[in-house]
Amino acid sequence: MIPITEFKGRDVAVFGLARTGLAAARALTAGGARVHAWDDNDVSRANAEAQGVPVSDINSRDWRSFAALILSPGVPLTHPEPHRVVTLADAVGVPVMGDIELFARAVNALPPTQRPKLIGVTGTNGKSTTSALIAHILKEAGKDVRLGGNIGAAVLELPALHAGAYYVIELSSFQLDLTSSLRLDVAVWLNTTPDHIDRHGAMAGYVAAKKRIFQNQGADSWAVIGVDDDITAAVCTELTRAASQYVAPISAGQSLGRGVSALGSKIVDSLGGRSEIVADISDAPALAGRHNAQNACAAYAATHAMGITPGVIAAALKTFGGLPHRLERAGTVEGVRFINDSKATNANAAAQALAVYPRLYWIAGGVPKDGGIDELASFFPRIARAYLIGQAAGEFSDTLKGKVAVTMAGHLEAAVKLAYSDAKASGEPHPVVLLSPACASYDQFRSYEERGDKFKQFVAALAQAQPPHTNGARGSA
Ligand code: UMA
Repeated sequence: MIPITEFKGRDVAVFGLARTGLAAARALTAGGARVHAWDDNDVSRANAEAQGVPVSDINSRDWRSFAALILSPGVPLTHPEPHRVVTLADAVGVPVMGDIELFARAVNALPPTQRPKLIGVTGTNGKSTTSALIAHILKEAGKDVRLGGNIGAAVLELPALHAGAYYVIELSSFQLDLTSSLRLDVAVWLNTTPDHIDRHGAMAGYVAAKKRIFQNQGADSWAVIGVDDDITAAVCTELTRAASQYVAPISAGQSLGRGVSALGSKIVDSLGGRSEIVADISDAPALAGRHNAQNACAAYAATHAMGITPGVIAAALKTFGGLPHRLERAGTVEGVRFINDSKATNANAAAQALAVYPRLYWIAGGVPKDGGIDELASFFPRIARAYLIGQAAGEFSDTLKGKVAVTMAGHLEAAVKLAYSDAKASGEPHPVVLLSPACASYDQFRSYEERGDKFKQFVAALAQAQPPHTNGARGSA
């Protein structure tokens, strides 16, 4: 845990008592603050108390007594409208901030010699994989690495700050919106497509939140930024003109005069002006697909900026194991390969997976995002059949009508069984059943993790149900 001493002896409101709020409450208490923790949900409040975080209703307090409101990232800050507690805090000038801000201020308070290295990663898609990949490379290089933020542990749950440590922090737009003091040694912004518009009001709000990843960077720090979409490419141009920090443009596909690019499976470093092939990811098992080529370029640029040599990075790319729920191999049953891509909660993320397989049996659906799956039209010819689940089934079926054969499966378990049966009967050599829902999971599951775990369970059950002579599942990774 990282104790937060800034508010020692003062009253602090903590709102939202899940991963972020509980960690913040503990860190503030450890640093000597008087914490007043609350959540709209009685189950969350009971859980907090069970975990030793006392709750007290902050709605009825005199808000002038609070030194700060620590808000969880999932609580509305501005849209669709500010949460009641934000309005209460604003009314009396109580600063509203997130856990990343507490972390940033604690780091900034350290003398320069004690300051750990901070690497932050954002982007619409790929930020978890890239954060994990950067952490993996740094570990392989022998560094003392902590990985957290929007991935895994809340940032204040990570081990205490000390010089020599490398904190790799995945940053969502929600977290960046609640942060003003973060100063990253390396800030990575991978890509931008519309997402979370409900929370930011409009695309401009989403982009403005993401841009905050570069705030406060000094002349000795690095901005690593994708140039494969118009929005991030424009920000890259802005940063290059402003010349406030070093800028490393990255691209999957474009040869860059100066930057890091993936050309085929080759990673090419032209940051020094001269192009050099520094790695080949053709035999990196967890980095298949163009989107992972972009992630690899970003991880190369970020870790090279931290002084890791190309040889060490190239070797580490090959040993990266990938993340659960992201193009994760869930097993092979009777020659049918199952791929768990439950983390694809929007169409753009699903596109990355659909691009990997030339032919597939596709399980999709859940809570749809704006635009549904319209943008996936170029992949429809690859889809042997779609198995639709959840709220989006009707809408997706309309989009696919006349283009892709559809089965209204309703639920994930039925979808797995039906897709398996069709894939096996197809006689294709190694058919692929892909769960890449292009939807949030909340209509049928608690989270995308639960959805992916259930998928793996259903695949394992299929394997067990095979007659003994067939050998069931193999190759689960
Ligand atoms: N709550 C209220 N009132 C509200 C809204 C929420 O009381 O109006 C309470 C809920 O009852 C609940 C708590 O707030 O008890 C939930 O807070 P939260 O949604 O911020 O959840 P955490 O568990 O703190 O998780 C957050 C991130 N979640 C979101 O941003 C939605 C986690 O990212 C992150 O891992 C965690 O902090 C630790 O840093 C997850 C995520 O889905 C992976 N992120 C989004 C994404 O990647 O697309 C942004």
